[in-house]
Amino acid sequence: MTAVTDMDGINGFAVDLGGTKLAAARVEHGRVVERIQNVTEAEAPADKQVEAIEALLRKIGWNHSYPVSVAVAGRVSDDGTWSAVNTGTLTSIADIPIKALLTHQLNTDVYVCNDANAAAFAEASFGSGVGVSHFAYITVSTGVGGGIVIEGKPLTSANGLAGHVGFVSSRFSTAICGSGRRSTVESVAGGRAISAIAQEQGHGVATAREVFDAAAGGNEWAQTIIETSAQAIAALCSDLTAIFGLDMVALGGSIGMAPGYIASVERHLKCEPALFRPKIAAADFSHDSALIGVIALSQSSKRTEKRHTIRCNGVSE
Ligand code: ADP
Ligand code: BMX
Repeated sequence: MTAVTDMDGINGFAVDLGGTKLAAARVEHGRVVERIQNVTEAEAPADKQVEAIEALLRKIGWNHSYPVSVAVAGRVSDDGTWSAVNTGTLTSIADIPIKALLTHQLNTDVYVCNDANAAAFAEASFGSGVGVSHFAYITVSTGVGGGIVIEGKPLTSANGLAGHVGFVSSRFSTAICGSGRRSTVESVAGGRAISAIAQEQGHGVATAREVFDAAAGGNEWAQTIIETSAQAIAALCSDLTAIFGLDMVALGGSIGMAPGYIASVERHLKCEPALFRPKIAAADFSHDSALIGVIALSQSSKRTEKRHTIRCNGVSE
């Protein structure tokens, strides 16, 4: 995997399947020029997810003569298998051969990777992280996901788990997480957690968005839940800084980018010693980071493959 420097070359069709929303876009020169969005059918099996992806792509003029780059919530291993890490978010996604299924259904070249890893790569290469040597992106959305990019190189692992920062322990949680771990960041800070905590406390809300609306309306219970989410994310930023020597963390996702949220994270970060306080930024590409990043990663991986083939054939680069 190599760094991409030229945004001009980022062209094509991309899909971003999160725990709440499914988006498809046409990207030209690194910019989303057409975008369409639907709700994610979180309990649907893989064949239905593939159908939903194809239906959205066709609505924006895709046909099988174009390759497709797909970013999904969940881990994608090197062999193209897709599994939810939080099994409460995408309930039917375990060991799905997603690359093979999509390639067969769409009859074209398909690249698949994790949504937050893709967003991290876009932000590091062309957005908030340009010029930053040790960079992380965290999405606070349905869950809490992430990606680490060191000197332009994304941190990856064969099992697709690298960058799943939402599953580290948090002293702010006592809950059991859908990953099977206890007391994770995601189980106190993500959208599903925020709505679950509000419901447990007996407040009549269904979504995290409604908790934000209640907080904006002056409800203290809602403000406390959001404040605790931001506090857990601030601690996560410091923990990641201790491990990776981060200079900056960019925040994305509908919760990460909600009004006042970054300011709250920064406020809690002030309680940490200066050494553990990375700069905090908002994702430059907002809701489009994963869509842009997955095309960039797909192109990088093709270049790496090509170089490998040339080397294996004994021809010098
Ligand atoms: P996904 O997880 O599919 O990538 P989002 O980034 O939109 O999607 O995150 C979805 C979560 O964000 C849900 O929990 C939803 O209730 C919450 N949310 C959506 N819009 C807002 C908003 N304007 N303010 C705060 N929370 C929001
Ligand atoms: C969870 C995990 C990650 C994902 C992150 C953000 C699942 C289904 N999801 O930590 O793979 O990157 O959420 O995803 O295991 P989103 O749905 O919040 O955008």
